[in-house]
Amino acid sequence: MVIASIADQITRTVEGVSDTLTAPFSDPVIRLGVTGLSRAGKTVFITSLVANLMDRGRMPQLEAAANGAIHTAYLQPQPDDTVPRFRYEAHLDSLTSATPVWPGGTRHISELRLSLKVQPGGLLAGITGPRTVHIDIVDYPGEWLLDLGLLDQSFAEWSQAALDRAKGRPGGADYVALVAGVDPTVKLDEPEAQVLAERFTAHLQEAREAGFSDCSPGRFLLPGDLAGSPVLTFAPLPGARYPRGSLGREFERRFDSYKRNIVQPFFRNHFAKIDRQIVLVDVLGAIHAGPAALDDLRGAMARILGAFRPGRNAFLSRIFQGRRVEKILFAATKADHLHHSQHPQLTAIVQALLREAKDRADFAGAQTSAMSIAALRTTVEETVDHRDGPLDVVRGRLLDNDKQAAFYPGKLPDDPAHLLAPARAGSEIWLDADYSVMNFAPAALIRRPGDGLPHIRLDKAAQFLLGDRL
Ligand SMILES: Nc1nc2c(ncn2[C@@H]2O[C@H](COP(=O)(O)OP(=O)(O)O)[C@@H](O)[C@H]2O)c(=O)[nH]1
Ligand SMILES: [Mg+2]
Repeated sequence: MVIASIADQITRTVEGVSDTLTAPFSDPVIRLGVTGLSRAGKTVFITSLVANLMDRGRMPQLEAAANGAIHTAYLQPQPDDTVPRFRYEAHLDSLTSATPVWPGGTRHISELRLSLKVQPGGLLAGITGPRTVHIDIVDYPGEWLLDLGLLDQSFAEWSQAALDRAKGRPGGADYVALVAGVDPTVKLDEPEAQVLAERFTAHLQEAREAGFSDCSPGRFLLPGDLAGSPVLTFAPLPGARYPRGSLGREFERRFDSYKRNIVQPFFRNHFAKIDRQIVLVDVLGAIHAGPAALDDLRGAMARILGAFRPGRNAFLSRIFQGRRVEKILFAATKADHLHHSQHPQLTAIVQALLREAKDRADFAGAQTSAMSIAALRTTVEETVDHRDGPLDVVRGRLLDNDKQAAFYPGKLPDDPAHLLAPARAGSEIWLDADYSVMNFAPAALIRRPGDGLPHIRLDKAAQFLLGDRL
């Protein structure tokens, strides 16, 4: 532990020195982190952001685009050779083909460098020529941020919490019943270990599909090339003291290995370098899944945002070394499912989620904001006659059957507490309304030259995240 911390400091110091030495000669770089739980909309967001920064016709709220300060935008090789490149071209092709489809799921970290040629405004205008600003966009699963909580826990503490949580969740009772018949002090038997890990993972997967957000350890759901490796072959067990060579002792060791070899390197190598962050949240999906899912989302978001308060955690303070994320945007995605007359209510819900996390501690000076966006707008708005009077709906092409449909998801309350309070109190269903979600397919586009992809408030999000540096 001590050795690790000294090593951290040495690398940091060396990096710090080289940063200052090269800074006056190199172009400014903004590292923009894009995160959110799986299916929150990260891939679509990055694809649309990049497309709309290259063709800026739909970005009036991004000042540097509206006033012409951005001359050009182009992709360049990214600085990190060992991180997969974000597959921008492939994702854009799927969204813009004659019969557009949503991009396939991604389950790992990826990166893309977009470089902008910007003409400085204000006092410097006319004195200096255009300068280059690099935006390194880093896409990583929000599930990995939830793993931060594991660092403070022993195997016994984590096991206890995981078993408690499993009891009320899909598939959880099965795992708890299975583990009740297991004696963790017996000698390790690898096939038995694998069965336990598989059954625990199956429970996490079921819970995730039912709309629960916090299904850590994050790599159990998104294993990538670690699938089947010992570092993922453990599961929560009862008890606290296990003899040498026992199942319990080995799971304890693997849990520690997971923290040391997976969680810590991600924070050190990727997270600690981020300057600006957007956290995408599928609020509508969670409301649709019901009060328990919304309450779990609330808890998960508070924990995710906890990672942006380095002072709170000794490990984080050490790797950040006084650096901090400067801006954090908390965005409800897929706002095109709602008529704009309901966007303020959606924004109020994300604001309430953010405020709650902020109330517990501030973000060490980081500027925060909440908004609702659609990275890719798939619907048009309409008002239809309904038996109770006119109804504001959205119309789009359904993913399941390709048919056009008008859709009304339910009326979100003006006061977010009307959703958050029953969720917290443990209600099982929403009392006053049903909230539905439809899956719309991306609309076929007719793009005018100079226009990026249609969106809702993506320009406002870009202005908050990047505007001051362009
Ligand atoms: N209507 C609509 N759906 C979206 C939008 N962004 C994402 N989605 C939906 O959410 C799914 C997951 O998005 P994706 O970007 O792959 O999520 P990721 O797992 O966070 O990368 C997509 O397949 C779409 O069905 C949006 O702006 N509007
Ligand atoms: Mg993705």
